Amino acid sequence: MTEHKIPLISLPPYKINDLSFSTMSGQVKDYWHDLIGTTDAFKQTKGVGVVAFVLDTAYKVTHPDLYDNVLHEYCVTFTDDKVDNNNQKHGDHVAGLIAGTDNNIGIIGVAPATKLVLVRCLNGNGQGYENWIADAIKYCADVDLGEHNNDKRIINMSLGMSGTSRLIENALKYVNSKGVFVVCAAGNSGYDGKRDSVNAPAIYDDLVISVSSINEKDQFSDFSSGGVAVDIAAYGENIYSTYGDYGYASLDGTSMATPIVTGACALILSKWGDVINTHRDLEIHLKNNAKDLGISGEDNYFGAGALKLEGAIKNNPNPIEPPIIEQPKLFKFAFSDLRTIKWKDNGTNNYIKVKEIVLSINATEKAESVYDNMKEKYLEFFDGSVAELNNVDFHEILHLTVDNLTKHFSDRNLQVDFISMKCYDNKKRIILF
Ligand SMILES: [Ca+2]
Ligand SMILES: [Ca+2]
Repeated sequence: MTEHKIPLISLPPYKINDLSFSTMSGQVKDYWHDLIGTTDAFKQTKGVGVVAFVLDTAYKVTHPDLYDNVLHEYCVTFTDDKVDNNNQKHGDHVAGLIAGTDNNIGIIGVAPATKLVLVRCLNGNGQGYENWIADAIKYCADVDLGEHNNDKRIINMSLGMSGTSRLIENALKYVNSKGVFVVCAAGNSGYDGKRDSVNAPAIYDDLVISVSSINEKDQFSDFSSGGVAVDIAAYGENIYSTYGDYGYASLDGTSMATPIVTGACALILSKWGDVINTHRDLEIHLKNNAKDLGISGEDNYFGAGALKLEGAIKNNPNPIEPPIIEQPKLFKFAFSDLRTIKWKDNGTNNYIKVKEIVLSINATEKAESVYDNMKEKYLEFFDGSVAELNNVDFHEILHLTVDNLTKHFSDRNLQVDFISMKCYDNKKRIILF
């Protein structure tokens, strides 16, 4: 190991509220799950196909609420105290927030199907040197993860330093170039609205997602750092997670808000990894789907606002623009034709609400016979929602009115900007077009 052991990196000072979770029976979802929207997100993904690296105090973990989600063989330490004991339990807490196991006990993480690699780069005093951190960062891009080698990778760093570090900045550039994402705590130095207090590495704005802390009322936490580098805010007060070999504790800090964002990014990458390739792609998508807080637009307290999963999981970050047909009254197609249309207002170029969709279907005899043999028939909209098609007569004009569609989209806003026609069989294979 190289010997340029300056400057020192530390855990942001954090507050331990309670070492017991004694009233708990079974698995408890902490309050922030509802506020960021994990219940609906879990119907789409729990984070499979993603590996989260926790650069913190822990590397050997036995906690029953973490054990199954840890890729133990890749967990390493870069500190000089090569001890097994985890006398700082900070890393366990962070890991549990990202991917605490969905079982019958304790807590559940934001992305309970994401795998964890624990990388110890802070020692028993919660401190590390810049070369430990930089080496740990590069390890996350370089390590061969075996059967998980092609999974998306994301790094959580709930740590900070008062100065800057070229070594760490270069390590971040390196992992960015390898497609590894990074989320960092803004720090717990407080913010007066004037003097920027975001710590490194969170200040490396073009390389990492930087997280400030809010409470359950969406108010900025007294302890949270703020500044131009803040990208997003997440819950960082009274946050329960795994602590030590088998315990639980409630902690305060941007250290806790940060892994909640990392877990959310793991869900996003699990769902949309094919179209999110760069740090910038992920940052824009997180921000586009956040809930604005404080003054309108991005600000130094909340960044783009409070972390929200609903839009981030539902909305395609990179929708392919379909061809445009201007104000169609009647849309005719054959099965070999254009399969996606959208309506735009001629004058304003805004999308207009579609009251009625009128389709005139001219099918080939072969298509008609395939269609007749399908067990389930769907019309798929651009956003992925589907309506069933029943009793379509290929020789008739098919009228789908808003009322008709409402039956299938009872809780949806029926502004239909896009419609794409695909027919699926009962195994969801596309058999027409
Ligand atoms: Ca659990
Ligand atoms: Ca704002």
